[in-house]
Amino acid sequence: MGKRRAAISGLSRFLQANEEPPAKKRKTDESQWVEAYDASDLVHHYTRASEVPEHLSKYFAQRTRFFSLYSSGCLLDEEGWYSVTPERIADRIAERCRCGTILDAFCGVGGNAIAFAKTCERVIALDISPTRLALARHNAQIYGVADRIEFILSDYISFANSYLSIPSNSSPRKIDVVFLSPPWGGPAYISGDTRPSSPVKPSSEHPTYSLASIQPVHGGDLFRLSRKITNNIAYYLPRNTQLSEIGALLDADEHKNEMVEVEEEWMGSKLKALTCYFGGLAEGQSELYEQSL
Ligand code: MGP
Repeated sequence: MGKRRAAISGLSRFLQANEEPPAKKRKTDESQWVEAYDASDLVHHYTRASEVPEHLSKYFAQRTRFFSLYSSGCLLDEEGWYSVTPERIADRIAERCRCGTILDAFCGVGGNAIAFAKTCERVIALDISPTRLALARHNAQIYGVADRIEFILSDYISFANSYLSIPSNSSPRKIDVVFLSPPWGGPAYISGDTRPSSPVKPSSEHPTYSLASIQPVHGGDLFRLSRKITNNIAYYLPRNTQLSEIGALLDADEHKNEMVEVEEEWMGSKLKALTCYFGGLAEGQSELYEQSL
């Protein structure tokens, strides 16, 4: 018989709780390992290049960049291999997002959530996949931070709509920062528009990526929904995203003086991604941090 996995909290439980659970002391001691959070039976932990399917081999080669503690048993599923944020980039983003409560809207296998647990009082990590959520918690446990993260099985759109529907007089738990690292449409993002319905374009050396290819909804809609929760958004986007589209997220009439800061995430000589900081997260705009929209 398989082992029983400890329950992952659901959306309604989160929404009902007005009080934030007290931040617990970080446990790094190996004796704190919770057997029920061990997800080793869900995916294979590759140790040799010869075991890895060919299409994942370039990601396996970067395993310790993704998780410096990979050899302690970190686990990734297929989507995790190609979309996890490399640890040094995740740590950098987490430093910039330092706050009370952060919502990691698409936590995947946990690379960012683990980093946020080092800089934020409380991390709410959502994912629509029960497997990926279990892998995220397993990985967080390896880093000794699982108890600082609230893992919630939910799709972000439902979560956000439910959160926003709570009447303000019943004081929903305050979320200071929303981090968006949504699916970009798979590894093909680099060849430009990944929407199945989009016409085939002639190949060019630098095809641009459109926010329309973001899943599960247009990247612009995802941003606007998130801004109803907080001003302070960090948005992790493909390196080939059109900058004009990022700028256009801040509608000129509504956000007259607001700026977006776009940070290039380089590893060595390779540009990996862009992180776009909005609201009080952008340099020189701290007055927007607490301002309601
Ligand atoms: P990449 O370009 O697929 O990898 O992703 P790499 O190794 O730079 O490829 P190369 O062939 O150009 O050398 C670069 C980074 O983007 C990854 O490490 C992830 O952090 C991020 N990333 C990639 N994808 C496909 C996604 C995605 O769908 N969603 C999110 N949030 N991040 C992604």
